[in-house]
Amino acid sequence: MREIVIGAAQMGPIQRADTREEVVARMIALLDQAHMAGCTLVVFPELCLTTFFPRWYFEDQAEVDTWFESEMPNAETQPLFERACEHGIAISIGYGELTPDGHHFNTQILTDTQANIIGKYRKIHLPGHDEFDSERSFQHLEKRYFEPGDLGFPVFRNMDAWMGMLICNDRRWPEAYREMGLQGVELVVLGYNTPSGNSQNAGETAEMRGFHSDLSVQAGAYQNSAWVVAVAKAGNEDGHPLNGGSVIVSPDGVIMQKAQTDGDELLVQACDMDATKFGKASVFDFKRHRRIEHYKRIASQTGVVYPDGTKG
Ligand code: ING
Repeated sequence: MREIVIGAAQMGPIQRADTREEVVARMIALLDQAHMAGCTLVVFPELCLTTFFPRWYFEDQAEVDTWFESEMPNAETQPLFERACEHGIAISIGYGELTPDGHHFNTQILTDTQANIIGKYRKIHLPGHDEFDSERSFQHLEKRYFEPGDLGFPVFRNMDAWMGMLICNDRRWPEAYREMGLQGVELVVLGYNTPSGNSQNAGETAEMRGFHSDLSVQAGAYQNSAWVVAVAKAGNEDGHPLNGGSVIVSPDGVIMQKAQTDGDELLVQACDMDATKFGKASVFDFKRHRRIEHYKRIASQTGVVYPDGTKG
């Protein structure tokens, strides 16, 4: 048995005026709580150091860059890394990454239990739009502020297990999980910031968004026989509600833990990485069952092409 006690550290709202120091203090409190509960790995949300700034329209790149980190750890986050090392807890955190050569990514990192960064993922599926859209009830400018990730879907060896990361919208795309499933991933950790409403469809309810989030994460877990930990930044940020509903899902696709609030809330689950083995050796024994000679469109075609040749 290769058990890892995993904490899903859901965070409540971060207001535009909140400082990184205030946020890191909340994260350290969750980390201390996780330590008391026996966790050795804690997952934090997407963009967990700041408010979900892609909801705001900025023209001045210097102002955009204030939402990014140019190094990790840095002065503001060093106390978090130090506390994680003291506790012997591996962490995964999401943040806006500004690289030394000026690239902007929506990034998630993973450390070992001594706070050494052993893995990085840059969000590939960027939702939303890149110009101000007056038709929307609120903006979602991820395509404006971030470049698509350039690292693929890597899988890392950590704590005697194969671990990968996704970020938010990635969890809706089965290709993302399968790219890691084909590397033998046993644990996928992901953070998300999901607006409770649809800026283009007032009829879409928060409940439906929660259903779609669970559906996506449960499917990804089951279809790749992997644990999936999906952690929200939740609650009302400057009048803009974000869905909570963080979950820890088993390799059978069963929700083992689910957040009950829209605030800072820790879920804890003992996750046996060996529980992934049976699915990988039976129903999802890829080498025995997959027929890649029939899968050509998935990796060679971006959008819809109808059988009569017209494009969707
Ligand atoms: N947020 C949302 C997400 O994928 C979204 C955007 C919501 C897209 C619902 C489609 C449907 O959860 C981020 N940050 O990707």
